[in-house]
Amino acid sequence: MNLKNSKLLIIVPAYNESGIIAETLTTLRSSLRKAKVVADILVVDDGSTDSTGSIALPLATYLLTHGRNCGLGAALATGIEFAKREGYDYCITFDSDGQHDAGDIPRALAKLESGYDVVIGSRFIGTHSGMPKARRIVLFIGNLITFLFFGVWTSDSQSGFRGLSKRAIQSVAIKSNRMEVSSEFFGEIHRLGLKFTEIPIHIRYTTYSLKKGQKNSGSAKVLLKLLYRMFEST
Ligand SMILES: Nc1nc2c(ncn2[C@@H]2O[C@H](COP(=O)(O)OP(=O)(O)O)[C@@H](O)[C@H]2O)c(=O)[nH]1
Ligand SMILES: [Mg+2]
Repeated sequence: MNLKNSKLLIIVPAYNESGIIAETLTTLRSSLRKAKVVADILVVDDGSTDSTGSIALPLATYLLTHGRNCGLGAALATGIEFAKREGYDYCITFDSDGQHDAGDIPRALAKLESGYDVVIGSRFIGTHSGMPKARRIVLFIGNLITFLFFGVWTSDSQSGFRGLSKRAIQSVAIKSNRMEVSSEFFGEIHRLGLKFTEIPIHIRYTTYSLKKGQKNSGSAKVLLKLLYRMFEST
């Protein structure tokens, strides 16, 4: 893929992922190499209490570490701040738990190169085999609330796979520290008038990620927090 002389950063937030982070990073590197995509990889170790950081250190280009667990939102904010400061042209946010497929990155880049500011990797365009039904319902409610609260319709408001253009990197301001961050991105798209699109992505539901990832109860908490903020701000 011809990225001309553009600088690309892959931001990988990680919290207690010592069991999988090595595999995630080596697979990510080898798929980028195969697709001829040149990128720096930034791991944001969000105060892990296991060996996530020391495992990631030799495999990542950069490692930034939070002194304590600050939450996914804070980890992404740290990554985007880094991309902004270092003048990256594009960034991709990519989960560390092995659920994302690096094979989807070139298509996200193609959209960014064609002028989009934000590309969301959606698990709901095309086939979404493997996602438990209860989770699909909770995520759909998340999309509705995101639309009501932030004014942008998306098929996957809670996706962790995103592409950002330089304009987005330079202007997006993330305030939610925890999981509400995913919806907050849509508020920023609306506020800043960013050009937004979605691409289908492939997601892996492994026993590891299902056990460790967000439970429906956690998602319900995120939805309640968003609703609370909606009423607070009216
Ligand atoms: N759960 C959680 N994940 C975090 C945190 N900070 C960074 N992450 C990373 O954020 C990504 C998404 O988290 P995950 O729980 O898998 O969310 P899900 O994929 O939506 O179920 C993973 O790569 C985590 O390692 C945090 O404080 N809590
Ligand atoms: Mg996950």
